Formats: sequence, structure tokens, C-alpha cells
Amino acid sequence: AKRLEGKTILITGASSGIGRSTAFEFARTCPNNLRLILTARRIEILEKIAVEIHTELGEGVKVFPVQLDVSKPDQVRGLVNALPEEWREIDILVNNAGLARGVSRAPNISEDDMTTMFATNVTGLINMTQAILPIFLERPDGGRGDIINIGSGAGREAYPGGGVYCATKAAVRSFSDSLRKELIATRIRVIEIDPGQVETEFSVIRYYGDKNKADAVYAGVQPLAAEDIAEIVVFTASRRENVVVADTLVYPSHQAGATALHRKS
Ligand code: NDP
Ligand code: 8X3
Repeated sequence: AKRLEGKTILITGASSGIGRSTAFEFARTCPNNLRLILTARRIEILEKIAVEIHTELGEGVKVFPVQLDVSKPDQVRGLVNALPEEWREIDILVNNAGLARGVSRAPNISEDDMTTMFATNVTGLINMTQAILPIFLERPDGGRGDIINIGSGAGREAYPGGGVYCATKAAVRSFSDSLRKELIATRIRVIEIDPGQVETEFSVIRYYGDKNKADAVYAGVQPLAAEDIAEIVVFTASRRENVVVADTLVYPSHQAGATALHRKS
């Protein structure tokens, strides 16, 4: 917790699931002196989360909700300048916003779903990184700060019906690896965390709001909870400065691959 004191943390996709839990986990780990910039499209949810954090922990954690669609390059480019001065010294960027749309096989993937997934998961994440990196690079020792990218097991092992989603997460992984190498002479840490199945709004969104289909994904298995990944995000960010948790694959116990799942019938 001491290592996080005074830090400013920006989380994308903080309105739900892993991003939301990560906000709470940072706040609970360092309740006395922290600034959280929470971003997502659903600003009204972010505002509620801000109230919840203040109600639970008091005023030691300052929360600044910002409406941001990471798939819109202009919004991302304008983000830092739109922040009040005291919120601009960002120390940790959590690139979490992301989604899957559909489970269609190659011939049937819609143009719209393909564009949305790449624009959010890949170009959105890269644009965010470009927006924040100049802040990191101005600091001593060639630069300081953490970039925590939420990839996926799907970026390491593709599966049928995941052509585009898996490709976007493989792209995140490659981008993280390049960036870590490019920044080797700095103190900027590039951290990638790749979860397996986590029960969030992810599957509801993948199945276009069909709750029954989403529930079937988790039938007979015990998925991870968003909090499990949030704990790992905060763990990586609170290591000694010289420690880079470069790359982490996290499964629930009954998962050992994209489709290697043990289901109780
Ligand atoms: P959720 O659907 O619960 O949360 C996704 C978050 O991303 C929401 O806060 C949503 O906010 C935000 N988001 C989506 N599109 C945009 C956009 N264009 N601009 C800004 N924010 C956006 O899912 P998870 O918490 O599970 O997903 C978080 C990350 O974890 C994603 O990158 C996902 O790919 C990854 N992941 C998830 C796994 C799982 O099994 N759940 C496994 C492996 C990785 P809003 O709609 O308000 O904009
Ligand atoms: C999401 C997990 O297994 O549905 O990244 O691809 S999976």
C-alpha cells in the first residue's frame, strides 16, 4: 500500500467487471492517498462508483469519473488536456476496456462486430497508451509509470468462433511485448495480465444481451470473479519499482486452455 501512496491511476472500462473491481481494489489497498480516474462510456455508473468508494472509504481516495469511448481516437487524444491540472500526473494506466461481439465463424463475422472489437481492444488500447506515454517519458531515468494491459488467454490460444476476438488479444500481447522492449532503458513497466474465464458482463455483451446464452458459458464451471483479477492488477502495480510482472496467465482451477474446461454435468 505504501508504494501506491500518492499515485494517480487511470482505468479504462471502469464501469463494470474487472475494471470496476480494480478501482475498488486500488482504493481499499491505499485508502488514504490515491487518485482514481475512472473512465468508460457509461458515465452515470462511474458516478455511482465514485459515491460508493467515498461512502466506504471516506475522502482519502479522490475519484474523477470521465466519459470516454476508447474506440474514438479524438476522445482519447483530447483526454489529458481535458483533465484538471492536478489530475494529469498519471502514474498507472490500466488498459482494461474491451469486449467480444458474437461467436460467428469466419464467413459470417459481421463488419460491424469486427470493427468494434479492433477499434476497442486494439487501436483503443494503443491510442490510450500513446496519450499517456508522454507523461511517463518526462520523468527521471528515461521515464516512470506503469502500463497494465488486460489481454486474455484467448490471445494465446485461439478457438473456433473467436477469430476476431482472439486476434485482437494476440495483438495486445504483441504490442505489450514490443513496448516493453522499446522502453527497456526507462523505469516504465509494461505489464500484461491474461485472464481465462471471468464472470462479468463479458458474455452478456458477447451474446448481444442474451442472458441465457451468457449463463450457459459458466454452466457447471466455477469461473474467476472480477475481484480475482483486480487483486492481481494491484499486486503487480505495488511491487518494488525494479520488479516487472511482465506476463501472467490466470485460470480458474477447472480451466487449462481456451476450451479445456472441466464441466460438472
Ligand atoms: P465487462 O463487459 O464486465 O466490462 C467491460 C468494460 O469495458 C465496461 O466497463 C465497458 O464500459 C468497457 N468498454 C467497452 N467498450 C468500451 C469503449 N468503446 N470505450 C470505453 N470503455 C468500453 O467485461 P470484463 O470486465 O470481463 O472485461 C474487461 C477486460 O477483460 C476486457 O478487455 C476483456 O476482453 C478482458 N477479458 C475478460 C475475460 C472474461 O472472461 N470476462 C477473460 C479475459 C479477458 P462501458 O460499456 O460503460 O463503456
Ligand atoms: C475472454 C475469455 O475464454 O471467452 O477473454 O475467450 S474467453
